[in-house]
Amino acid sequence: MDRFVKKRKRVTEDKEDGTTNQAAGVSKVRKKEGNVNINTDSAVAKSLKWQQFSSENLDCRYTILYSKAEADNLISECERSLTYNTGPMARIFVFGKWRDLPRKQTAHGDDGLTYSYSGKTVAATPWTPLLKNIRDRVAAASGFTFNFVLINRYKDGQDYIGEHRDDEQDLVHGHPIASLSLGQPRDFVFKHAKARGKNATRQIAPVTIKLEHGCLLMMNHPTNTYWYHSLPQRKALSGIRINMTFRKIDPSKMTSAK
Ligand SMILES: O=C(O)CCC(=O)C(=O)O
Repeated sequence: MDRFVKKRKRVTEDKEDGTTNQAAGVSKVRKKEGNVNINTDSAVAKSLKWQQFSSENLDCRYTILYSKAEADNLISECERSLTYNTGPMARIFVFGKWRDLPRKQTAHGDDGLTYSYSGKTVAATPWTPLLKNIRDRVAAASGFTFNFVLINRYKDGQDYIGEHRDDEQDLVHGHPIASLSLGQPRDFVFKHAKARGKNATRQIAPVTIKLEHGCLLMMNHPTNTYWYHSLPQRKALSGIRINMTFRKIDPSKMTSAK
């Protein structure tokens, strides 16, 4: 993904300019309502209903992890307690220029973990009690552990994230990425790498998932190898949204930007 990639070239390819141009006729592939066989026996996991989203090499599961009341409380706590990057860390190198990120961002994780972002390497801020709590709930729901979270805050529908893949080498290969959303529901769009833009060599329909307040989306391997994802602008929407992507970094593979 762009923020873990130290090469400027990748960031440029990832279209942080908002021209994500969601294709007409986007396919919605909600399938298989009901419980699916997830890798955990926890009470949290057993109480959840998962929806499966599938396409060629795309494997995602979606559930509502927090009730509205819980999610309302969590987003208020996040607004009260989280601080976001400013200065150079709030900028991105795109199309040959440094620009302000079209959202706010911060990252927390285990001691000693670093992440590389747009030519910089930054140490993860320690977990807060609130983030630990959410991390543990995500782990109980998914059956996977995570040592790092990237947090994106979108002040309204003007803010967005451009097309990118979360496939950087710092991540444990094959480990899922767990994406928790709070606040304004937004469309999350997957596009197959071979079916993007003018140079597309395949016709594979995009997959759009509406990410609701309190939902958890599991992006399972090999989704991020083959599919780009984005959160396109939706200018009519006025609500704040916070997204947390829980990841597993392999300390032995951490990259260091120059
Ligand atoms: O805000 C979102 O739902 C997407 C965030 C994202 O794509 C990322 O952190 O890689």
